[in-house]
Order: sequence, then C-alpha cells, then structure tokens
Amino acid sequence: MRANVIAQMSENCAARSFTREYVRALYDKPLLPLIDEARRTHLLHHPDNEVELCTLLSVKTGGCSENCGYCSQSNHHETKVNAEKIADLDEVMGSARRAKEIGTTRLCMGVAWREAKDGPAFDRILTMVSRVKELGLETCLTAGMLTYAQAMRLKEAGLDMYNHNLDTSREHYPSIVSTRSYDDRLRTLATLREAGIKACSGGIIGMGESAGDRCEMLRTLANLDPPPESVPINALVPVEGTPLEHMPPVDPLDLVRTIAVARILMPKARVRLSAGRSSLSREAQLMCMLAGANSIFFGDKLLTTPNSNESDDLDLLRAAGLKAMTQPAL
Ligand code: SAM
Ligand code: DTB
Ligand code: SF4
Repeated sequence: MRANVIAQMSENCAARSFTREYVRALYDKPLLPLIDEARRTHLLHHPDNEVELCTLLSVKTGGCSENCGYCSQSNHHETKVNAEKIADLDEVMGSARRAKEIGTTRLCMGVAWREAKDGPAFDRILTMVSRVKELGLETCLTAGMLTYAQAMRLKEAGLDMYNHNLDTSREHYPSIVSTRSYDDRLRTLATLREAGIKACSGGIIGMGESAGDRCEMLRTLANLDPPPESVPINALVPVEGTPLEHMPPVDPLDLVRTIAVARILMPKARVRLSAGRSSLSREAQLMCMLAGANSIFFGDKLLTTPNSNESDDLDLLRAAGLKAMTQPAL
C-alpha cells in the first residue's frame, strides 16, 4: 500500500509536471511583472490583505543526530545550543495559551529528532497535540522522519499539519546534509498524505545554492500530488559553529522572487515568510507579502534564534493595515 502511494506519487509527478524550463523562465522574469503575476494568482485563491500568524515553540531542543549544515541543533556542530529534555506538558500548555491570547491560530511544535521513536517522549508529544487541539489552536509538528503507524497516531491525536522541508534541490542536498537522503524526505511526505495529515514543506535560501536549485526545489514541491498546503520559505539564519556560519546574507529581492514563484506554482498554499524575517526591512517584508507570502511566525523567538519582535510586527501590521487570518489552511 505504502509502496503504491510512493510509486503513484512519482508517476503523478511525471504526468503533471511543471517543467524545469517553465519554472526557470518564471524565476528569470523581470521582477515587477513576476510580482504582478504572483499577486493576480494570490487574489484568485486567498483573501486580500490577510496574514496568518503562527507561534513556533521548541518542545525538544538540540542533540540531534542529523548533520544538517544550517542547524544549531545538530550534535555534529559545536554551537551554543545544548541538548535538552522534552518539555513538560504544563510548559507547552502555558505557551499555547499565550499563543492564543496574542491572536495566533496555529502552534508549530519543533522536535530536534532525526526520526520519531515510539516511547514515553512520543507519547508525551501525542498528549501535547491533543491538548493544544482542545484549546482551539491548529496543531503543527516537526519531528523528523515518521513511520505510517506514528503518522496515524498523530492524526488520531488531532494533528492538523506536519512540517518536513525539502530544504533545497535534490542536486544541492548532499552538500547540505549527508545523514539522510532526499528520497527519505519525500517518503515521509508520502506517509503524511497516506495518514491524511496536511503537509507543510518548503526550504531555505542562502545556503550557497544557485537560482536553478531554488527553482528545482519549488518544482519538486509543486509537482507533488497534492502539493503542500503550507510552504515555508526560510532565509538562512547563519548560526555560529555550523558549516554555513559564514554564508553571505540573502539578497531580499531573491527572497521576493522565490516567494513569487512559489505562489504561482502553488496557488492555494499558505506561503510562509519564515526564518530570516528579522534581518529584513519592513519594506522588504511587505514586498514578500505583495509577492504572495501570507503567513508568518509571530513571537520573539523561532526555535533557537531570535525572530522579529512582537511589537515591531504589530506596528507593521497596523501601518500596512494587514489583518490577522482566522481561517485554517485548506
Ligand atoms: N528535525 C526536524 C526536521 O529536520 O524536519 C524539525 C526541526 S528543523 C529545525 C525544521 C526546519 O527549520 C528545517 O527543515 C529547516 O528548513 C529550518 N531551519 C533550521 N535551521 C535553520 C536556520 N538556521 N535558518 C533557516 N532555516 C532553518
Ligand atoms: C520552518 O520551515 N521554519 C521553522 C519551522 N519550519 C519549524 C524553523 C526555523 C528555525 C530557524 C532557526 C532556529 O531558530 O533554530
Ligand atoms: Fe536540525 Fe532537524 Fe536537521 Fe536535526 S534533522 S539537525 S533538528 S534540521
């Protein structure tokens, strides 16, 4: 059954593919017409002027056995992040209540695992999911690779969405992480689908990839059947002690271009302006929204690094007359 889903997924990819050339031609368009096209697409599928506010919370930090070159939480790198135990339920519920009070609609819980393992920690995560769901928030989890049985238990506990990024193109992937493969990532995405969980999958720009790599990542996501409901576009947050510590900062216009292409290729998705927002000007953030981004992390901290602060974000929403979204992703 599972093998069938994976086989069918690759078949469908081949059958209804956006081509490499089409996506690259979009990416290479002059920026203003590209933004126009993205905005037209956006308005066909989404309310104008609304942005989804999500809260991010690390419920198990550090000590991860994967070697992702960007990540502060990998135990292959000497960073300032230490391995911690899984958070208490009370702690998580306190953060969830606050998330609700400040008007966010989704709690995204991050777990620094290569893969989920059955046992007391996984059981606690299931309880977190059901309690957060009972509070009336959408639930999202990211905890590495999953088996079908684990995905089903999460679904039954009330999980709405699972974040599992492709991060970059298949070609560039081995220079970023070598402890897992691109196909491992695609396999977990197929497992989520089989369990009826919505997918949140995107990537990072600013990791030394070419424009072609960005296009290929977006093309792979858009050719999934169905494509992800939520597509986070992160700008690399360079972390001291990681192999990508000295990467030059992302050009904000490249971020705008990447978001515009994501919006055109995945018209119905929430496109999320994710990590790296704190190094963008207000104007650059608004340009990203003009190009189709309609979801952000709201709150002073991402998983281990600072986010834009809440009061600056509230000022930005007020100054631009943006409204917080209340409807869940389709
Ligand atoms: N261990 C799980 C996994 O890898 O799927 C979940 C946690 S991981 C931190 C979630 C995502 O955050 C990664 O896939 C990556 O895209 C993003 N991320 C991590 N560190 C980042 C950084 N320094 N800058 C930008 N994005 C980052
Ligand atoms: C995603 O694509 N971005 C979020 C979320 N999924 C889990 C994580 C961003 C992490 C940024 C680096 C940090 O704070 O450690
Ligand atoms: Fe970080 Fe996730 Fe990679 Fe672990 S699997 S090193 S938590 S990005």
